Order: sequence, then C-alpha cells, then structure tokens
Amino acid sequence: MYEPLTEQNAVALAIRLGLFQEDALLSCQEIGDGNLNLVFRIVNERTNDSIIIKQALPYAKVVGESWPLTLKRATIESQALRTFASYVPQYVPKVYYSDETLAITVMEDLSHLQIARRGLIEGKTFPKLSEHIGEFVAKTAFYTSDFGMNQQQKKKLVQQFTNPELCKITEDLVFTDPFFDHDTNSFETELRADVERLWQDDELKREAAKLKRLFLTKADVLLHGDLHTGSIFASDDDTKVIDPEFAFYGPIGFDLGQFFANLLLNALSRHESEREPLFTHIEKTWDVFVRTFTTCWQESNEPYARVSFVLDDIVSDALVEAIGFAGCEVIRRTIGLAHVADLDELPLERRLEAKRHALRLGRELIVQREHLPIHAIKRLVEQTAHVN
Ligand code: SR1
Ligand code: MG
Repeated sequence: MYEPLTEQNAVALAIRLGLFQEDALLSCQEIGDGNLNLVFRIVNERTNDSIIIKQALPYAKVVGESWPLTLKRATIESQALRTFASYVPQYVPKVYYSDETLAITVMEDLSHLQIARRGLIEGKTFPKLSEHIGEFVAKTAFYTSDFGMNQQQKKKLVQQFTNPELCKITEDLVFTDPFFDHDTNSFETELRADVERLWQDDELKREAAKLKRLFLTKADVLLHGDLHTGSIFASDDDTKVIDPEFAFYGPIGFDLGQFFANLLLNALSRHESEREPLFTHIEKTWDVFVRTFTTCWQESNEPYARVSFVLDDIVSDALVEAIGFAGCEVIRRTIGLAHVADLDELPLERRLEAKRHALRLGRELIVQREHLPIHAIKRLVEQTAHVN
C-alpha cells in the first residue's frame, strides 16, 4: 500500500532491499527542494556510500493537498531514465530499483555535483554543459523518433509515455495561464501594467496558441518534458539530467526551448557584461545538437532520410519550435505559478527591471521565432533591454 516515506522508513526500505552491507551505519535526510516530490539521501557513515530514494506525493508539494497529482509519474520517471540510459548512460543517474505502488525510484546519489541553476546563479560556467545537453537531446530525440527506431515499436512507446496529468500542468502553467488573468499567476504588483499589456496582446496570444497546439498534438520524440536548469546536475566535467517525470512524446524543439529559456533567465539576472557564457552555451548546445542529430541521421532506415533537404527541414523546424517554446517558458517563469531563483533572488529594483526585460524578450522570441537564427538570440536580448 502507498504511504509517504519518513526518514526512518526510507532507511528500513534501503535495508530491506539489500542496498547496503549488513554492518552499514545509515543516516537519512529528506533533501527535496523541488515543487513535487520527496527526496531522501541515505548514507552509510562507515563507507560514505550513498543512494537517493525519490518518492512522488499524491499532490503537488508546491501548492498542497488541494492539487492532487497522479503517482504514475514515478513510473514514467524511472522508465524514462532507463530509456534515456539505453542511448546516453553517461548523462543520467543509474536507477537501482523502482516500485510502482510506493511511487519510488531508487537511484545513484549525485550530491558530488551541483544543480546547474544554483551554480549558474553563483557565477559558475560549467564548460561542458552545452556539449553534454546538445548530445543528450540529439540522441534521445533521434533514437526515440520515427527516423531512429522501428515505427511500430515507437507507437508502443508513445502509449507507454502517455502522461496526461503532467502534460496538463505544462499546458496550463506554460502555455495558457500566463497569457490570461488566471489566479495561478503570481507577480509583483509593480508589474501589473506590463502584465496587463501582455494579456491584451492578441498577436502574441495567437502565436502562443500555435505553440500550445504543437505541444498538444505533435508526438515526434520522447521528451524529458521539464528540462530546466534545476533538472540538471553539473560540474566542470560532468552533466546528469534528472527528474523526467514530465516525459512524454512531444515536439522535438520542446526540451531545447526549456533549456534555452532557463539559460536566458540566468543571463537576464546578470549584468550585461557577464552574460556571454550563457549565449555561448545556447549557441553551442544548438551546434552540438545539429551535428549529433545529423550523424545519427546517416543510420536511419527511413527511405525519406536519403532525400535531400528532409533533414534540413526537421532541423529548421526544431529551431523555430525551440525559440517559440523558450519564449513561453521565459514568460511563465516570470509571471506564472512556478518562478526561478535566478530572478526571484534579485533585490526588488533589479528584479523588476530583469522581469520587465524577460516579458519583452519572451514576447519577441514567440512572435519572431520563424526569423531568428541561433546567434540572433543574443542580439534580441540586447534589443529588448529597453522599451522601444
Ligand atoms: C505544480 S508544478 C510546477 C512546475 O514545477 C515543475 O518542475 C514543472 O516545471 C512545473 O511546471
Ligand atoms: Mg522537477
């Protein structure tokens, strides 16, 4: 039967599962700081061996029990981690055990790395981050797409990763609520005039509706589904993608867009002179994605993979999507329910300036997405720094 774990019964479970030696001296701490789940870190004090037990709660922790949430997301998460590990084991934590009833995933402890968002806020650059994420996205996208796997098998995976409750969160919180006067939104009173202007912007809302429709309907590739910088552990040499509970089959540009957006939000939190590493990460992620996806493409058995310009069309659609999705993510992290520490931890005057900038940038990313090569993103950040 399901029940939320306590630190004591998380230890008891680790012992029952035989995850530590018999003479282990175990300590446990609940370290979850995300929006949805419990995360227990269990350490053998004698050897320093450690594991993580992650457990889904039957509601969204960020809001409380009034927002019920399926436990099935724990199964989606462990299955997505295992699927990703079959293509890019170097970029995901090892899964040791999972239990559908208890909604837990037992996995490798990555505490020697740092959550990328926190590191970027502290000014770290994580030199390999873009190379690793570009490869992660390209390989997981290609090998789960109709070009990289048997097309009948892919249809089964689409079923397996049908994730309606978690997708509904994104449909509401990313693509809908921030564009309307909805009570899930949350922003500083000083921003009300800027936000009301956005709610009245029919050109923007028409384009946001197109992006929402893509998210709802385009079952291209298996996505992580929530690839912000809080879902990535990093160091100077290593990168690990965690938390794919939002995984589902969706548009190829979605994960890239969320990643770009969160790099941009970090850039906006910094002084202009310190933003370059973020632009470099965005451009390099894209370059590595294109190069890796193109290499994988040569392996495809799909007859159309040998037809000129089919790959070019897929890649250019992916960029247009990524830029549009990035715009939605930038806006929702600024005025929607779930914010980012990059902006929220700034002192009030700088925060308001950065958030106004984010709203202008998000809008232009969405409405200009079809005309922006990757290097134009940096210019757009500069152009939207002030009201025209
Ligand atoms: C109620 S969940 C809020 C946000 O947290 C997750 O990480 C997703 O980004 C979701 O939109
Ligand atoms: Mg998460």
